[in-house]
Amino acid sequence: MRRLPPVLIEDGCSRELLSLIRTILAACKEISFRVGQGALSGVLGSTLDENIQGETQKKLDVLSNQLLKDILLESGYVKAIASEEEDYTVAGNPDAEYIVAFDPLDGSSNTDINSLVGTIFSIMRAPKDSDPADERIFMQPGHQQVAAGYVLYGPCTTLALTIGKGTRIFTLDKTHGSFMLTQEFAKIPEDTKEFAINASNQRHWQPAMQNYVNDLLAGDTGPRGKNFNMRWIAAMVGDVHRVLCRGGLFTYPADTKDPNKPFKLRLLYEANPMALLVEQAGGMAHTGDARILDIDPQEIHQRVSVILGSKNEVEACLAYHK
Ligand code: AFP
Repeated sequence: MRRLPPVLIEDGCSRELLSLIRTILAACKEISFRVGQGALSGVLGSTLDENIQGETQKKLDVLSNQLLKDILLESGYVKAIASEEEDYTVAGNPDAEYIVAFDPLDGSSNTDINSLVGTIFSIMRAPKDSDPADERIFMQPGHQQVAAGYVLYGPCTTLALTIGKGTRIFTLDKTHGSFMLTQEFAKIPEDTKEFAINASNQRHWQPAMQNYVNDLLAGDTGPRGKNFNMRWIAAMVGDVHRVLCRGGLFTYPADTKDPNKPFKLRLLYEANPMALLVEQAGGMAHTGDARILDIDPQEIHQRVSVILGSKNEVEACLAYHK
């Protein structure tokens, strides 16, 4: 079984990018340990604080963010970072080549119930001669990402990673701390009978999504002519991992529940990295209006609707949006 560094070097990954990825993974190993300790390490439950998006921060959100932030900034490999848990971008080494956007702990409401959580990251090149303190350096469409990945803290700790040459899956061997290649190239089946959506929002969806899901639920007696199953982990990282492993459609569509917040998922550190991983595994990632990777970001905490997964099923869903 091969370890992560030689695999990436064979793919033509530069020494600097490899060092940056290994730096992120060093923080993730520490997060994996803390998540695994659960109540024993006193990290479950909420803080009294909210992040800039008005969400109550879990203790593990704060801890994971601090670990990633410290290790990245100390490494010298990043020009700047953007995090779901930071109000603004944070400047790093002005001479570094890369910038990193991350969600330190996706699905953090799952921490208290011993369910799936993960870290999602996106690596881009900093524009030449740019100011590390200028957050506009992050305003790049997702197709410019040089690498994207997530680390899923589940029964085992799994890394899904792409540097634009397919999506590979690694498993953390906790006996010696290395990520080992356990799936050479993930391939999302084009067809599926499984979908993931928070159905409690159904009455707030737009008509296109209402109609699409109604037709899925109608099963073999409806226009789709087959039965669908539904799964919902409440952590995008877990739902996308299932899609990478066995296909499916995952969506968090626009809704009218809160007129000030029509979308849930964040473009820079959720939708973009997941879209690259999914496309590199042969799937599709769309908002309903546009390919996610073609969106020009307007601000770092921008949110978008997301429809991703098995190609033919995403296309079937998009047909309702035309
Ligand atoms: P956090 O990153 O704040 O933990 O949120 C997780 C998430 O954005 C995404 O991973 C889930 O798909 C989604 O929230 C679930 O949210 P709801 O339970 O509100 O539908």
